[in-house]
Amino acid sequence: MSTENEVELVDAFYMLIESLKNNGIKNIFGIPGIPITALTRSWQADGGKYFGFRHETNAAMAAGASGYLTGVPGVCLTTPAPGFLNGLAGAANATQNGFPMILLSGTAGRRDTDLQKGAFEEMDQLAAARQHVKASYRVNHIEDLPIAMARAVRTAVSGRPGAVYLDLTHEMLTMTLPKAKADELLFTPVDPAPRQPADPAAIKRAVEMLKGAKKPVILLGKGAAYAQCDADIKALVEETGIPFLPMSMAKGLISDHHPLNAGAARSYALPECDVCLIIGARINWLLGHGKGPTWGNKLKKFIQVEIKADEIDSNVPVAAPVVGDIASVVAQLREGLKGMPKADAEWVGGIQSRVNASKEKLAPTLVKETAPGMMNYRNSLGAVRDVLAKYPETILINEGANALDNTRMIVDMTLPRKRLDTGTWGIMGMGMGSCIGATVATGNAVVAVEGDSAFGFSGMEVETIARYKLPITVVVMNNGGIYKGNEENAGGFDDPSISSFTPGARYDMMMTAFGGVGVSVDTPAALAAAIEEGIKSRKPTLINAIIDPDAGVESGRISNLNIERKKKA
Ligand code: OXK
Ligand code: ADP
Ligand code: MG
Repeated sequence: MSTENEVELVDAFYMLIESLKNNGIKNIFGIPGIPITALTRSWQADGGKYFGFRHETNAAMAAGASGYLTGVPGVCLTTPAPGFLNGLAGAANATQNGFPMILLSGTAGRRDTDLQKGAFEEMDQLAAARQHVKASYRVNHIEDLPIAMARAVRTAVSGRPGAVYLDLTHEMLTMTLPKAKADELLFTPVDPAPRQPADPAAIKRAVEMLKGAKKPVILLGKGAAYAQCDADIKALVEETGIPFLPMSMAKGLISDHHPLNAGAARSYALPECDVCLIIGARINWLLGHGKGPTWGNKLKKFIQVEIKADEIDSNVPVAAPVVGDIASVVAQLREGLKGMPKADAEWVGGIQSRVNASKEKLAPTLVKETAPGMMNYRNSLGAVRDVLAKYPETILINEGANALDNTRMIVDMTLPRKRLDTGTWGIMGMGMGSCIGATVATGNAVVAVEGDSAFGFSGMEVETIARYKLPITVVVMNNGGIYKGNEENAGGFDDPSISSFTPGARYDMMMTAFGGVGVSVDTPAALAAAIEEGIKSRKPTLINAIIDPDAGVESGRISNLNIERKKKA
C-alpha cells in the first residue's frame, strides 16, 4: 500500500489476497519465482498458510486433494511457462477426477508474449490450459480480480467440480488502485455450489425402477463421497437393504465392514444384478464402460445420479437418469422409496455368502509368514490393514500397480473420504502432493502406501514433508522395480531391464537426509510397528518395506489393457 497525492493505493497483490480470503481460501501450494515471489511472500506476511514444494505438479496434486476433501478449491500458485506446465499436469488430473482447485500462474508480459518477442518464460498459458481444465480465465486488470476469483471458485465447485486456471498477467500484477475503490469491489460470493434437486418426474422413474428390481445393487463413486451427505447415503442403503459396492475412493463412505458391502463379491454382484443405482460414478473404463464381462454381457437397467447432464448415456443407455446434486437427490429418493420392502433376502444372502467366502479365502494369505526380505503384497498389506484399523481417522494415499490393487482389496476403510488414489486416470505421481494436501486440509495423520516406482514421481517432496514437519508416514513397497524387481534385460545385455531399479535401494535414507524418521523393514511385524510409531508420533516418516522382487504382476489387475507384441508369423 502506498500514498500518492493523499490517495491511499493498493496493489494487485492486495486485491488478489483479499479475494482469496473472501472465498475461504486458507492455504496456497506452490513454488515462488519471477514474477510471483513477492506475491507469495505477501500472502504469508498477511497470515496466509503457504506450502512451498519442489515440483509444481505435486503442489497442484496437493491443491486437488485438498479440494476433494473439503469442497473448497485448493489453490496452486506457479511461475510462468515450465512452472505453469508442471502445475497444469496436476490441474488436468483434478479436472479428470472432479476435484475443485484453482491454478494461479504469473505470466510474462502480454505485450511481448502476444508478439512472440521472446520474453523470459514466454508462453500463451491461457491457450495451453484451456483443454485441460474446466475453464481458464485471464485477468488483464486489477479491478477485475474480485470477479475473476469469484468466477474461478464458482466454476471450480459448481456442477461437476474441476480445476480452473487464472492467468495473472505481468501488466495486471503491476497495477494499483485507490483503496476506497478496491474495498468497494471486493466481495464474498453467495452460495457458490448451489443445491440442484432433481426433477420429481426423474425421481419417480428411478423409484419405480428400484421398486420393480429383483436383484438391485448400488454403486457408490467418489462423487458420492465428495457430496458429503454420508448419513443420508447410508440410510438409503439400510432402508432399502440393497447391497452396495464402493468405487475405490468411495471405500469407507459406508464402512467396508457393513453387512451390505458387496465389494468382495464384485464379479458376482455386477454381472448378476438387474438394476444398478449409480451414485456419483462415471460408467467409464473402471466400470468396463457399462458392458462386457463386468456386467455379464447384458445391458443393465442403470439409474444414474449425476450432476452433469451430458454424462448420461456416455457409454451405454441409462434407463433412469437423475440429474441433480447427490445430497438433494438421495434425500428425494429416500422420500420416494419410503415403505418399499427390503431387497430380496435370497439375492442379498447370495451376495453375503460370496463376500464371506472371498474374505475367508484371502484371510490366511494376509498373515502368512515369509522369510525376512521376502514379504509379498498380501502379508505386508495385512499388517498395514491391522494398524490402520486402530487409527480409522488416518487418511490413506495409495498409488502403484500391485501396491494399488492389493491395498484397495486388503486395507478396509471405515470412514468417508479417507482414501485417495490414482483415480480416474490411473496415474502415478499423485502420492506425496496428495499426502501434503490431505493433512493440510484436515489436520489428520496420513499414511501413504506407494509402489517404489510410483513413489519416484513425487519422491523429492519428502523434503517438503520434513520441512513442514507434517504427520505423514510413507511406506515404499520396495520390490526393486516397476511391477517386479527381477526382470532381465530383454536383449540379454548388461544394462538394467526396462522395469528395474537399483537393487537394495534405501528409500528410508531419503527421509533421514532431511531430518525425518527413516526405517527399513523386512517383516510384516516390523512394518506394522513402524507405521504405528509414525502415526502416533506424527513425525515425518519413511518406511522402506522390502518386498520379494518376484512379487507382483505386470499392470496388476488391469493387465488386459496392455498390448502384447504380435507373434512372428
Ligand atoms: C474386494 N475383493 C475382496 C475384498 N474386496 N476379496 C476379499 N476380501 C475383500 N475385502 C475382491 C473382489 O471381489 C475382486 O475379486 C478383487 O478382490 C478385486 O476387487 P476390485 O474391486 O478391485 O475389483 P477389480 O475387478 O480389480 O476392479 C476393477 C477396477 C480396479 C478397474 C475398478 O481394478 C481398479 O480400480 N483399478 C485401478 C487400476 C489402476 O489405476 N492402476 C494404476 C495403473 S497401473 P473378483 O473375483 O470379484 O473379481 C499402470 O499404469 O501401466 O500398469 C500400468
Ligand atoms: P469414480 O472414479 O469413483 O467411479 P467418477 O469420478 O468417475 O467416480 O465419477 C464421479 C461423478 O460424480 C462425476 O461424474 C461427477 O460429475 C459426479 N459428481 C460429483 N459431485 C457430485 C454431486 N455433488 N452431485 C452429483 N454428482 C456429482
Ligand atoms: Mg515396484
